[in-house]
Amino acid sequence: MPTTIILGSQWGDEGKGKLSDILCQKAQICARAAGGHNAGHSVVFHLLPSGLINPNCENLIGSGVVVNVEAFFKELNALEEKGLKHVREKILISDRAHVNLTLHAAVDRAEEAQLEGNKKIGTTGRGIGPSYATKASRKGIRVHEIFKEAVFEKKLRTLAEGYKKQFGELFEYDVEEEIARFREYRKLLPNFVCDGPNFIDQAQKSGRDLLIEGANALMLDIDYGTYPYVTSSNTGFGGAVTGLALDYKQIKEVIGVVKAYTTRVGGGPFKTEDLGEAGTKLQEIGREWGVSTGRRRRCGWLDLVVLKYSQLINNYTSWNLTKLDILDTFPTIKVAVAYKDKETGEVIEHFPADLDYLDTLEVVYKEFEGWQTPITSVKTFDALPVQAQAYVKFIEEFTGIPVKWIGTGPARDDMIYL
Ligand code: 2SA
Ligand code: GDP
Ligand code: MG
Repeated sequence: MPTTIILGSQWGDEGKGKLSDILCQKAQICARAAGGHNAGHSVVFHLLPSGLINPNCENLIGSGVVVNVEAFFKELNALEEKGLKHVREKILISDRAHVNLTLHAAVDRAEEAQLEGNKKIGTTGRGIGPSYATKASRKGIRVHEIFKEAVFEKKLRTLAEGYKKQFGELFEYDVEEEIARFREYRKLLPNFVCDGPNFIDQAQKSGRDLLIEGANALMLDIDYGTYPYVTSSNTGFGGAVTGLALDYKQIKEVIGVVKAYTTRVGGGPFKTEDLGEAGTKLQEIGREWGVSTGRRRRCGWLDLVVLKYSQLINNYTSWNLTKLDILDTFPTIKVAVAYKDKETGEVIEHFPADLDYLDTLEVVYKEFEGWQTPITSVKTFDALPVQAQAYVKFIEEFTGIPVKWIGTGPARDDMIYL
């Protein structure tokens, strides 16, 4: 290592959890930098870092995360039920992280209810946007404030009154119930809270192997994603650095995780979405359902305009191409290589900011011959069918970044390392 960052390069669910699972086996510290319990890496991990499965790994929920305390204990309990011991001694939360409350989920629902039809964001309903909104408007509650009972309760009541005025009946929330719950959490939490930036500073100074686990993905980034159809944190490289106060000089690898096709949950543009047979087939073979909410994911072809843009923002050092096996049965595989302005005929190779303009563009596809044979048992690049090799090489050439890992099946072993 010493510091390795794993980031989603598309709209999430690229399979970051599997790479985290592999890399955290040798990590000494695993940390989450941004997002909240909206991430979904597996049945258990939504908020907690994956490093908890390695008994020797310490874990941190960083300052840039919005922490839902109920989810925190629920996930710890689920890990213990799976037989993992000592997880409670291996997890810390930064004192500077903001608290994600039931209040925020109620605001999330009210805000979505006010949006019409295709203007809905399709959030996970977990109050992630409202948590970052209260943080930015300087009314948020940070983890260290949980322990100042009077301050906590006053701030919470003020927030609740404000939202009640704003949303009226749409805001369904019981402030007393939340206050009562936090009276219990206040007793349970102290051992889990640490000075976040100091923890990371000590870890990096002592040269420990640090794995940063990205949540969500670049195209959902608040600044660089398809705004407003985004989550509310910086999901890219920048968010990892600020969310943990990293010493950037220690960063050795930034791995972009890219699915061999594309999926998206929720609203927003998706140029290569396939609403026909191919999309349905990708959805079914790829088992594309949301891990946190069970929602069906929209599916379509790989979009290299998106990938190149993602690379421009995050500067990955390598790719982990995942779920290549899902393409095993396709006779033809399409890949977007550019967009085209229908009126002027101009070829657009960059990803535009204006979603109305994006909507008018046509997609330019390149077609690849499929390999039509199962690849899950293949363990080396050279043993892959030549058509699959050509597909991987094209991605490398187009983006200028080497593919270092190739996912060929759901199991931990189903991975080719180059
Ligand atoms: P939010 O709840 O405010 O973060 O939602 C805003 C947008 O971000 C998208 N988003 C996600 N997209 C893919 N996967 C996510 N995590 C879960 C998973 C999702 C699930 O791993 O499957 O279970 O549904 C995730 N989290 C947020 C969201 O769809 C909105 O478009
Ligand atoms: P994340 O949010 O990026 O961690 O991704 P998710 O966990 O939400 O979705 C990825 C899903 O794909 C998980 O169920 C993984 O087990 C599965 N998966 C990951 N890599 C591969 C792969 O190479 N092949 C197959 N078939 N499944 C994979
Ligand atoms: Mg996921």
